[in-house]
Amino acid sequence: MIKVVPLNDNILKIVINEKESLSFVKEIKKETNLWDYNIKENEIKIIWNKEYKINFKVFIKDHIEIFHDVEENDRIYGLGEKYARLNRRYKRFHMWNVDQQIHLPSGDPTYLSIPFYILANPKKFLGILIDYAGYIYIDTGVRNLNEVFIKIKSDYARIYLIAGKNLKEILRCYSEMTGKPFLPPKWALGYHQSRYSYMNQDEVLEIASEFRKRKIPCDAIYLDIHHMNEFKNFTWDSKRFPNPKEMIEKLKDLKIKLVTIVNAGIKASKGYAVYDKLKEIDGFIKYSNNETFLGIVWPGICAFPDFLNEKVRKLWSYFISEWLNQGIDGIWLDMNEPSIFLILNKDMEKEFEKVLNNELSLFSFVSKFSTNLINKNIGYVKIDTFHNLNGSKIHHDEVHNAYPLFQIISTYEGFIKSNSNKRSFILSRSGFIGIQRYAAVWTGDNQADWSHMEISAPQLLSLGLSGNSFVGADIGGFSDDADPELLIRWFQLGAFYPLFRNHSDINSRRKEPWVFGEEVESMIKEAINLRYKLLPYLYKLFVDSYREGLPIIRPLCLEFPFDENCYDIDDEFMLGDSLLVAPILNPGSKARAVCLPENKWLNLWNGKIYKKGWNFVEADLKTIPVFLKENSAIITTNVKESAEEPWDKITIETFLTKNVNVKIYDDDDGITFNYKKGEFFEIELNIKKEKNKLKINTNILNDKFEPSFNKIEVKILNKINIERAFLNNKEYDFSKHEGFIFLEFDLKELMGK
Ligand code: MIG
Repeated sequence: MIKVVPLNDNILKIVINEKESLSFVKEIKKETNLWDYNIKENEIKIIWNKEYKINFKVFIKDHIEIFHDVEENDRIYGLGEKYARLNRRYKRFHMWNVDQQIHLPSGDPTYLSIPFYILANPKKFLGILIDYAGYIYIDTGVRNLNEVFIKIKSDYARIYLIAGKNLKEILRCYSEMTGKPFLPPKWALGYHQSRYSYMNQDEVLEIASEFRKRKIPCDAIYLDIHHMNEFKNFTWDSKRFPNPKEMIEKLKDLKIKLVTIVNAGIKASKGYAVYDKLKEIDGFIKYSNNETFLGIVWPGICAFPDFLNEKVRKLWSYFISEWLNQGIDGIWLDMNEPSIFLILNKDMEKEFEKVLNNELSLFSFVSKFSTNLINKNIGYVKIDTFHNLNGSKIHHDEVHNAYPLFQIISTYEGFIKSNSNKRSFILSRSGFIGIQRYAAVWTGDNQADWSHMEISAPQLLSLGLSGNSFVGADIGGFSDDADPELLIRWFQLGAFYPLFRNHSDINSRRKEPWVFGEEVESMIKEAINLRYKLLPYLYKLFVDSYREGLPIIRPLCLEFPFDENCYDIDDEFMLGDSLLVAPILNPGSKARAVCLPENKWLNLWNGKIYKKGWNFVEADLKTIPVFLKENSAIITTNVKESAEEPWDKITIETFLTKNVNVKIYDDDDGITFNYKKGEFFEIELNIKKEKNKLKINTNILNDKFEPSFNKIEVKILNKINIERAFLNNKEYDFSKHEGFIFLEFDLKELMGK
């Protein structure tokens, strides 16, 4: 019943009760002799490369129970967006997608489930991936301190062990098995403005022009549920949005993209084409007696598309493509756990009419039937609902967590249908293993509270350690009211989130950058400007992520896996491998302690140099502490109003004591898939300081695309003494200005054009 199969040098599979079933993992098989294992009854002993040892005990009941040992100094990382600190040890987690608004450790399960974690200490890096989309319980050391206990609600299980020499190797393998992150369009790296809801067309255009008037960069505006007619997907409320076409054109003129929300629930009403067409192909989730499962969400009584069904995915992708064809740029998938307020029963229908007629608040309605509330998420309490997977019935219990994955795949196909050479932008609340191939994730309904801002860092870092690199949290907090200081500090932190989006709840005070007056606005603008300045560096990180599966923001342990001092740090993080960000996370704070790993670090604001270890760093309200690693660089450009605009000039800003290697990447306007055909530009620079000489060597790695920038400037941020400079071994002019050394060259000239 228990089988162990080494797949390659990094991966070994444990199969418990082999069964044909849905799998979310691509197996890569290659000869290997690195794994030693031994099975005796229900015990499995595994050794990798004669170094790492791990022992499993397996109990097969009506469900599966697994125990494995954990070493004293092991940390446990990963598990997606869970509301816990980076090190997930000594906790209990439930893998079951739900609509979870408590963004504190007591709020588990969460919207998204990724049953993957990594055991790490400086001498061992071992990932564990459970390939199952139903309910899983993981106890990381409550029941027994030095043991992980896993309960899988199923009679079979497939578990993959991933061993590597460091954390990056594990992530590379994980992404080979589950898919590399997609490369988003360039605009998606810019600033996104959202609100539940911008209530009408005029308001949307007003917000857009407000950004331009105030010269605050912005790339996207979101429409929440009020753009729809009766909250029906793919419809417009004709009073609020009488002329979407005109609105979209005006937004395009302002270089602002439009992202609209799409909910999972489909209003069950005859005459609504989306419902009728899905019904026609028998495309909804059903009870075992073949009746359609109905629940109450915004539109009232809803049915839920069965995305496991290929026909449904095809139809849905058609709805999406038709919707996009109006000129809409991005799709925001909400409530896709899937989530509902209540499961429908007859008593409720009349009362719910009152809600729809504004005679009763939704809150009072839901409270009234709250005994039913526990059923909030389909299947959280067992209900016999089924999906149609290639013609055979599959119970919702077995696939719940993968529901959003299938929805996302189908939504992505809609983008391709609409324009096969245009990159997609999908933002999803729920998710599972593999969604990184198609979608960005945000962490759902957080609150305007310092604790929620603080937990967002470990949440996003852990998403990154679970394969999802394009991630963000609502800046300013979704619900409740932010005060000016919180909003400023959150913008400063959020400028480093891979997804840089401000969003707020209908009942909260507004949270756009200017809502607290000029002084606050200018500090927020500064944070947004910093983001736009860093775009060429950031874009390269997205490319690396797409190529190698690495996250954009990284816990220190990922960059410094052999420095145990930084293993538990999650209130600081790296942006790529060069920048260390240490946000201010407390009201009134004008300084903080910053733990710096090996190397020296240069404070980007004042040029001061810090050593390894704990440092006291000042940061007034205008400043977020950011450090550049010794012998590394960032790539910056001039701030533009949108992220799609060409980088007219590139500056490599470096902290140089010996040797820096840096790569610059550019492709088209960041819109098409031409990069997949090799149409991109990539140049590598080696910048060396040898005594008093500065030596720069360039190497064009790919020139099948002509970049928009022609000038490359190298700027040395630390004080060094340079007397002569050389570009590709020829003496070259350089200048000194305000203590910095500059060397600028012309790309075309360099390439002999
Ligand atoms: O029941 O569409 O997380 O971002 O603004 C709430 C309204 C539904 C939850 C999402 C939030 C969105 C809100 N939605």
